[in-house]
Amino acid sequence: MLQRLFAWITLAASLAGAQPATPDPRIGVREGFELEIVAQLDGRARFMAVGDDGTLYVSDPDRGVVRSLKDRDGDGAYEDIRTFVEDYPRAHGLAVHDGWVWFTQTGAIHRARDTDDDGVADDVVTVIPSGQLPASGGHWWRSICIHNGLMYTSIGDSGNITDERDTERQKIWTFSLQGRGKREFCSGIRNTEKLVVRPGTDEIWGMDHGSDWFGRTLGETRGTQPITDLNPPDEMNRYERGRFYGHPFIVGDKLPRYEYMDRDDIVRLADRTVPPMWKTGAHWAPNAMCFYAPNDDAEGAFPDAYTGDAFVAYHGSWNRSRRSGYQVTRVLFEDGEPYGELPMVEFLGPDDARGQPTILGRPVDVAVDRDGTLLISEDGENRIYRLRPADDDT
Ligand SMILES: [Ca+2]
Ligand SMILES: [Ca+2]
Ligand SMILES: [Ca+2]
Repeated sequence: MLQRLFAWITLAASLAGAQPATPDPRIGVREGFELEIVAQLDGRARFMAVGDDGTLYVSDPDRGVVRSLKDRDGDGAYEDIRTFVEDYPRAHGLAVHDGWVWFTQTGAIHRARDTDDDGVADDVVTVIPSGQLPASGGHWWRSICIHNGLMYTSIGDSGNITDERDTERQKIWTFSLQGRGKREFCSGIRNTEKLVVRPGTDEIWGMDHGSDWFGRTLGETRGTQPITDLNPPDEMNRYERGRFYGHPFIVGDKLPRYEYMDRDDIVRLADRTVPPMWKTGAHWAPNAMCFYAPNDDAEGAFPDAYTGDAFVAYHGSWNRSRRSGYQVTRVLFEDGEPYGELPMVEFLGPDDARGQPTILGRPVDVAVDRDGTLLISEDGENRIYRLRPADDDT
């Protein structure tokens, strides 16, 4: 405990001097890359968006704020951290569009901007007032994605496998940028926390969390659950208007949940389900993905082969007998479709006294910075990490 406190003080002191700090050496980093800590937040580090001027915005739903982080001296570490907006409980999803920072609460969407570069918003407009999106129940976070004059937001299951077809839940909705014209985009979604556009296309992509306790009705229990451990997969989906993505009845590649297998229409539901474009580990909890499309002259850009691929941030499992999935990966794409996945940063360390891998971080979001490096938010220690190609000289 004392050692941990001491490490934190050392880290805080080094960040006060605006130098990128060295992460725990037990964190696994892909060969050819280096990882730095570039911000330590006093509050939760959830979703991120990079502003046109390089300001990084980070949401903290617990305190109801969005913070602005500026790297004034250009060394990659953020020494100027301000409260951009406050008093917005459960502020979560972020998007930068048209000079504004758009942000969600559970039941509302707003946009804000800072016109005098002090890191504090001086203009806030409510786009969707409270009451137009469901505000109660579980999975309270709302994503936001803006593309071609439409605003997209996803609303997950209120629990694990609730039948909510006749409600606003388990769907992605679109609105005009004025917050009007509410329209269902697609359905059968359990918990997609971030939506992104594949660069150069109009395709909307996102990660969906597969359901928990698969097999519990068969006698599976926490701690000894060979079925639940490996089922169902978490999903990378390409969301298209009017289509159905399976939840809560169907998981993975058109496989019914045991609880719904006696429905008369279960085969029809499976037939209608759009299967994932890519399946990942069960219960890895993919909170976010981003596509990699750096500017041509980006100094910190990854090798060319990374362009067009995606990065995924996994928060890590709780519904498995052994911890798994606390990592950031690269999903490889060819002709617009995923075909493989490689680890980039692994936040599980050696086993602890209980025989479980030590948690060294809980990735939440990934975002490409203006220089082509990859920012990773993490809400275990509430840090922002930066992943960059290793310097050949060192
Ligand atoms: Ca700096
Ligand atoms: Ca201001
Ligand atoms: Ca699905």
